[in-house]
Amino acid sequence: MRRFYGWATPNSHRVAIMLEELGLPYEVRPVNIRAREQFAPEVLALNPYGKVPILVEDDAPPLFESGAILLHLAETHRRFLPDAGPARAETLAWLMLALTSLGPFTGQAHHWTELAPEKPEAARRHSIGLVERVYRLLDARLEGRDVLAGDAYSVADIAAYPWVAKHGWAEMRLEEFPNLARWFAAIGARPAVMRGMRVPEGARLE
Ligand SMILES: N[C@@H](CCC(=O)N[C@@H](CS)C(=O)NCC(=O)O)C(=O)O
Repeated sequence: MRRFYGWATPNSHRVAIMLEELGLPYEVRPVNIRAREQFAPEVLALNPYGKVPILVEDDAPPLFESGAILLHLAETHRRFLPDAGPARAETLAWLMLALTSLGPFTGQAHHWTELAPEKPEAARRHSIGLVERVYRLLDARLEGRDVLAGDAYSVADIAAYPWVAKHGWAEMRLEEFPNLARWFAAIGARPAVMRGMRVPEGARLE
C-alpha cells in the first residue's frame, strides 16, 4: 500500500491534495515536525534530509521533495500536467515558481514574523518584500484567468495553493490581491483540496 509521510504543512498538503485529486488509496503516517519526529531513524531512512513530505510506493525507492512527488504522480497517472508542448512548459514554469519562490520565501517570512526569538526589522521587511513581489506577480497572472498555467487546473495550482493558504505568515492580506483571492476561493472549494488540507487528521503546526 502507498504510504504518505507528512504533517499539517504546506509542502505536505501539496502531496495530500494530489493524492486526493487522483483518488489514489494511501495510508497516512503522521510525522510531527514540531516534536522532531522527522529525525526518527525510520523517517531518516526514507529521506536522509529529515523532511516531509515523503511518498513510498510498492517496488519503488522512497520519494521526497514535494515537487518531485507531484511530477511523479502527474506523469504516472497522466493528470494535471500536459503531456508535451507549450502548455507543459508553461505549467512547469509556474510549478517551479511555486517550488522555488512562493514556498521558500513564505517559509522564511514565517521565521522572521513569528518563529525567530529576535525579529530584526530589516530581516522582517526583506522577507515580506520577497513574498509581496510573488503575490503581485500571481495577482497579475490571474487577471482574467482561473488557473495559473495553460487552460486547466494543474500541478502549478496544487503546488501554490497550500502556501497561499499561509498568507498570514508573510503578513499578506488577500483582499489586496483580488485575482489571487478569487483563485484561492475557487481552488479551495474543490472537494479534493478540502480533503487534502485536512491530512493528517488532527495534526496542528502550532
Ligand atoms: N523542498 C522540500 C521542503 C520540505 C520541507 O521543508 N518540509 C518541512 C515541512 S513544510 C519540514 O519537513 N520541516 C522540518 C525540518 O526542516 O526539520 C519539499 O518541497 O518537499
